[in-house]
Amino acid sequence: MLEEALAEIRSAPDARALQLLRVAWLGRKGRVTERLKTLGGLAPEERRAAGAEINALKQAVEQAFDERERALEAAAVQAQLERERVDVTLPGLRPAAGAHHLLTQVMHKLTDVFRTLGYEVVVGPELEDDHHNFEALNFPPEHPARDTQDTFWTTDGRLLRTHTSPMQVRYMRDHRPPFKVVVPGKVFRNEAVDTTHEAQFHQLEALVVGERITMADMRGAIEAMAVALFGPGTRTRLQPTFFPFVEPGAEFAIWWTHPKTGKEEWLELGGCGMVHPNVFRAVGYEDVTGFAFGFGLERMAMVTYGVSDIRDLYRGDVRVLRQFRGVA
Ligand code: YSA
Repeated sequence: MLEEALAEIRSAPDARALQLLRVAWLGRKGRVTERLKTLGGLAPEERRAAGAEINALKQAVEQAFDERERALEAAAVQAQLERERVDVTLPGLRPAAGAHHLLTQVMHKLTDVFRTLGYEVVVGPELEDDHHNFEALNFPPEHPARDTQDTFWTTDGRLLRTHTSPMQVRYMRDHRPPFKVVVPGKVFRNEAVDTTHEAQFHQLEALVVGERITMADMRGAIEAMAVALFGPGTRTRLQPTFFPFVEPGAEFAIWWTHPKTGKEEWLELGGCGMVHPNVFRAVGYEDVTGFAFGFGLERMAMVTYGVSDIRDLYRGDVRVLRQFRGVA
């Protein structure tokens, strides 16, 4: 009987089969248990020897079950290790990393530059009113300078801001000089779209107010920005121009090589000037001077990345982003 039990136990293929065998051999009605029950019917002189023999059988069967159980467990662990084996020599899976849009890269770069120069970075509303967008900036109603910034009006008489300059007024109302701030943000104009003009674009406004702030300070700030973005030695120019909210006013341009035509030309990046006394008057400032400028971020991204058509920045073509991932 022992041989038969050992043979069955040792060939049990898995834990479940082993459990069934355990019941069949050692369970309440198992073959070893049945054998134990026969002891009661034996004569006392036979019982001792038979009892010892059956107990030895039982112990041997139990031991065989334990051994098989351990062997099956070890085999299962081994199989799992085989299954889950990691080949560390295989090439890794590269995580799909995104990239900031070119405009976001330029905006981060510029705000970083101005932060290191001690400027605060603030933002303002895109939906504005006539007072902040025009009147407080010295554009009286019907003034022809309003024609340079045609906008989109809402039915309740408000407008999508045409530049970030209204934040000059909002900031000055809430703060006392001296201060240095930059305002990045989205602006809107009702105008024909072409390779350098969009109806929605971004500007970075700067405003510095204090005692004895001069045009030389303004030139220095603009130069620091141009060097950070385009590198030292970049040709830049300031040319006199008119904005109602500055006196004197100028426009800032950079000498660039058009990426498609190869033609070298000036590209206007922004307007600037010394804050007009009427603007200071509108916010109740006295005895201070200041400068301000507002630059087009799309134009700066075009120069930085060699993009010939402003519309390429808005086509949503991920190949553009891939091409310039992490360049700035
Ligand atoms: C001027 C003097 C200051 O003291 C402060 C700010 C300014 C700038 C003024 N607020 C302004 O908006 N001037 S601007 O109409 O000449 O625009 C500034 C820059 O925005 C342009 O030089 C150009 O880089 C960009 N821009 C203007 N219209 C655009 C545009 N970019 C893309 N699409 C358009 N439609």
